[in-house]
Amino acid sequence: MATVMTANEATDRAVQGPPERRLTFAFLAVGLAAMLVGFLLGPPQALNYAGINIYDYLPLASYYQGLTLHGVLMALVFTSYYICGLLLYLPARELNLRPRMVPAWVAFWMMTVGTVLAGAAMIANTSNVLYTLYPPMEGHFAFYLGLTLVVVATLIVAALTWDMRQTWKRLNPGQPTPLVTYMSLVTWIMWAIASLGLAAGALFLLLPWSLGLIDGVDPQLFRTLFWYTGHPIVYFWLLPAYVVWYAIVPRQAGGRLISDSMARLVFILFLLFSIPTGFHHQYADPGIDTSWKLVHNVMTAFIAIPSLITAFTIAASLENGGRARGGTGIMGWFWALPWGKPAFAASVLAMITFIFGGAGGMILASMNLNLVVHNTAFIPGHFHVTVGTAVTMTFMGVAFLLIPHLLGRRLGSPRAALMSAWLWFIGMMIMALGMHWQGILGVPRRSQVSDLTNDLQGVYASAELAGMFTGLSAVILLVAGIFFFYALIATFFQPRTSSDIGDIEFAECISGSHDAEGRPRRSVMLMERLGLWTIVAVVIIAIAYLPTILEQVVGYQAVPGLQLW
Ligand code: HAS
Ligand code: CU1
Repeated sequence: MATVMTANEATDRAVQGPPERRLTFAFLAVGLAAMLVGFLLGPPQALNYAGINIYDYLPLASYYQGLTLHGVLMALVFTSYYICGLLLYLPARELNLRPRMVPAWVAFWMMTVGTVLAGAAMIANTSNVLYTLYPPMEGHFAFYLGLTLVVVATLIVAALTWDMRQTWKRLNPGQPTPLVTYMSLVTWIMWAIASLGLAAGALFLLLPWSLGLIDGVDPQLFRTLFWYTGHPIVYFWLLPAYVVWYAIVPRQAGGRLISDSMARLVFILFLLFSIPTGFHHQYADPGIDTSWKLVHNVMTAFIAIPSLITAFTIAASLENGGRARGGTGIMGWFWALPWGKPAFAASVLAMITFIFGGAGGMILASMNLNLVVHNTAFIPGHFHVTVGTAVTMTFMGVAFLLIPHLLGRRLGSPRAALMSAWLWFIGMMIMALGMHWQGILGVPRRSQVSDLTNDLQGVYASAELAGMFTGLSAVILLVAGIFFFYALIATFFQPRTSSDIGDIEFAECISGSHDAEGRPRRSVMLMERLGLWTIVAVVIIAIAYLPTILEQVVGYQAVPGLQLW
C-alpha cells in the first residue's frame, strides 16, 4: 500500500491535527480505565500476602478471579492500549505525518472488542487461569479469543508505524529514520517477532481446545510457546518507557541526550536478545534440556547490557540537565533537576526503582539462585518494581504530559499528580521490600491465605514482619492511585486553552545522528538496515528455540482441561 504512494500524497498526510489526537486519546483513556479497575483489585492481593483476607467482602468469587482480572487488566490490557497510543503518536509528531486513520481505528475497536470479550469471561468466573494462561487449567473460548484480538490489534499499529516511516523515507531519501521513530519501530519489530509464540499457542492449542475441537493440549509445549512471548513482552512494556527516558526526559531536565547512536544500539541489542531468553521462566520445568536452559541463562545476561548502557547514558543526560540548571558538585546536579514537574518526577522515580527491579532480574536469571525463589513472592516483588513501577510510573508521567496536551486543558492538579508519583514510588519500594523478603523466606506466590495448609501457614507466620510491609504498601498504593486519577479527572474540568498545552518536545543530542559536515554517521546508517538486523535476530532465536520446540512437538502429549474454581 505505502509503496505506491507518491511524494505528493505523502505531503498531504503531513498535517497535524485532531484526528490522530482523538485516536491517541482513545487509546490512552481506555488503557487508563482498564488500569483503574486493575488498580482497585491490587490492594486486596497485597493484603492477602499480609494474611488479611478481604475477599469475603468483595463482589468476587475468589482470590483467583481477582488475581486473573488484576494481572490481565494491568499487564496485558492497560499496557497494550497505552503502548499503541504512545508508539504511534510520538513518531507521528516527530515525522510530522498522520498515520492512516481507518486501520488505526480498526485496531482500536478490535482491541476494545477483545477486551470486552476477555473481561466478560473473567467477570463471569469462567476463566480464572491467571495472566500466564497455563493449561491444563482451561478458560472460556471468549477469553482466549479476546486476548488474541488484543494482540492482533497491536500488530496493526506496528504496521502503521512502519508505514509512516516508509513515507518519511520517500520524502527524505538517504536520511536515517529520526530517533524517536527509530526506537519505536525497533520495539514494534521485536514485538512482532515475539508475539508469534503466543499466536501459535492461541491458534493451534487454546482456541481449538476451548471450542472442543481437540481434547486436550500439551502443557509443556504451551508453556514454551507462552514464554517465547512472555519474556520479550516485558521489553514490549519497557521499551516505550525507554523511548520516553531517551527522547523526552532529558529535555524536561533541561539537558541533552548524550548520544544518538548509543540509543539506537541499545534498541538493536533488544531486537537481537529479547526473545531467546524465555527458558529463564522455565528453569524448573521438565522437558527442556539443561544445556538449552543454560544457553538462555547466558542470553539473559546479554539482555541486561542494553539496560546497563541506558542507566549510564540517561544518568549522564540528567547530569547534563542538572548542571545546565546550575547544579554543582558530585550530586548537586541531581537536586537541581526539575523535581516540581510531575511528569519529570514520575519518570525519574521510575528509573530509580528500576535499579532494584533490574538487580532482582539479574538474580532471577541465574539458574541456581532462581530455583531458591521460583514461584515465591519474590517474583511479584520483582515485577512490581519493573512493570508495576519502572513502566507504569513512566506511563503515569506520560499521562500528566499527554492528557492535558491532547485535551488542550491544563493538568487538573499538579500537586495531586506529584503526590501520586511519590506515593507510588514509596508504596512500591515498600512492597518490593516485603515481597522479596517474603520470597526468600519461602512464601509462595498465588496462594489464597484462607486456603493455606498448616505447613504454609507456618511459612506465612515465619515471614510475618515482611508480610506487614507488603500489607502496608497496599494502603499507600491505594492513596497514590486516588491522587493519580484525581489529577487526571480534574483535567477535564479545566478551561480549554487555545495554546498548545505541554507540547511534546524531543531531546536534542550532544552527539547527533549526523557528523559535523551534516552527513549521517556510518554507525547510524549501519543500524538503519533494519531488514538485516531482523534476519540476525531470527537466526539467533531459531538456534535458541527450534530444537526444544521441535522435540516438544514430536513428543506432544495432550492433557484434558481442568477447571479448578
Ligand atoms: Fe523480569 C520474571 C529476569 C527485567 C517483568 N519479570 C518476571 C515476571 C515479570 C517480569 C512480569 O531470569 C514474572 C512472570 C511470571 O508471572 O511468572 N527480568 C529479568 C532480567 C531483567 C528483567 C534479567 N522483568 C524485567 C522487566 C520487566 C520484567 C523490565 C517488566 C517490564 N524476570 C527475570 C527472570 C524471571 C522474571 C529470570 C523468572 C522468575 C521465575 O522464576 O519465575 C533485565 O532486563 C533487567 C535489566 C535491568 C537493569 C537495570 C538498569 C537500570 C536502569 C535505571 C537507571 C536509573 C537512572 C536513574 C538513569 C540492569 C536502566 C539515575 C538516578 C540516579 C540515582 C543517578
Ligand atoms: Cu523473563
